[in-house]
Amino acid sequence: MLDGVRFIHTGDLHLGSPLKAVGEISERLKKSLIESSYTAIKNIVDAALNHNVDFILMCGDIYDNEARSVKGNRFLTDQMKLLNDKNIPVFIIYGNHDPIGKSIDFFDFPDNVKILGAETVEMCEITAKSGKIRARILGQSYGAPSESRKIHLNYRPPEDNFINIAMLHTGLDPGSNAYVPCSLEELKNQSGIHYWALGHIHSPEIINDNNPVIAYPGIPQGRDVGETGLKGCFLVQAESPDLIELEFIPTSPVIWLVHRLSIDSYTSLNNISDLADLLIEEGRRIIDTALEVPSSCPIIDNNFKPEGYVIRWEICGKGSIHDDLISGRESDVAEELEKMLNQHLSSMNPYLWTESIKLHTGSPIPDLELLLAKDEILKTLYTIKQKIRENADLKENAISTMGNIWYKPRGEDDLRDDTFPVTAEKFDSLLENAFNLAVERIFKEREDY
Ligand SMILES: [Mn+2]
Repeated sequence: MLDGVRFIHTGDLHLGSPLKAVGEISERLKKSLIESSYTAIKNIVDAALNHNVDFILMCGDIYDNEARSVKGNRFLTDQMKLLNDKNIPVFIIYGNHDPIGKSIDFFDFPDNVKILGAETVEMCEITAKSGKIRARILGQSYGAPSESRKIHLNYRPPEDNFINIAMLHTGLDPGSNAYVPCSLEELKNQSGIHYWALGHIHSPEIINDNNPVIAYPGIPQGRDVGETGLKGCFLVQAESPDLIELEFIPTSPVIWLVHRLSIDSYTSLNNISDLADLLIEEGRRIIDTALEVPSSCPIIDNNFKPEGYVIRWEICGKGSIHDDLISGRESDVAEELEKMLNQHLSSMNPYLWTESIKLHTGSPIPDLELLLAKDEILKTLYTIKQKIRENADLKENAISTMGNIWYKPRGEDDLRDDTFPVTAEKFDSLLENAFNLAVERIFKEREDY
């Protein structure tokens, strides 16, 4: 028998989360969307059975609300029974969305489900038939919607050579008092823990790949356009305390996307039909393209095929079609485009449903290189823009001048009222937009004279 253990690490199931509005969808799509969170959990249970895992970890926010969803509770109970039949234990901690509080379950969990309480850190052993310890699991639930204590500092397994796995629901932000304030260094320095099974952040991410492994599996099924891309869980093979490998198992039947398309390089867009053709062709390409794997996660090869995509289009770039047909009629044009795309793509397999189209096109401007060669003012403006773009110090300076507003959130629960999340790509695109706007304005002023 193997010395190590194989397990599935998941979390943030958010059972009972309401369905987000996506327009007038067909019955088939409605069913697919409503069922998607449940299908994702079935996929996790199937994976556990297929890979013959030793146990499953669910790291908080199993339900969307402290008052458990009746449907979600019953569904989870049934899924746990399937695992119980195969003697696969499931360890659960609750998080900020579903603290233990005064909540009671509507249905009885089978005996294989072990819920780790909110009073103190609990420790469980996974043992071989001989009684020998194969691994330990440590964890603590939230008792209330916020947990301001550094509970991870109390995760102290005995000093020996067994594999110790710690379940923790945290934003991994030392400055946050709501979701276990904690730094990466603190987790790395916590003696005797070999795998930090985290929950709370909804994008999959391996934060540290060895000694100890620190990882977020993310939500198994995105719920809105803020949770884009392929979602799943981790299959973890822990051979020994310092030999632990992860693979990403896709589970999300529905994939949310924000797709940006620039009309800059399409010079023959004569009317909205041409634009619709372009988007339909791009939609077909998205359906046919292999799924993008979350960064840093090796993916398991199981021929995963989603049921469909729900997509938000952001159409940008400059062209005469903007002045001739789009400008001033953005919402009307978007509405008809949405209908045309859905007519063509929503019955494909996988389906592609257009949630909305945002038109951010602009007037064409003369060729930039020509302009820069003969216009000193534009040339200066361009030089300044390029300097900020290429010089890390200048960028840093701009960010610090703006202060708190550039704070980067670690999840949707982490949004602050006084901040505006700006990523590196967002910064570059803001800079580019500012430059283009300035060039446009200068041109317009000159035309007016
Ligand atoms: Mn959470």
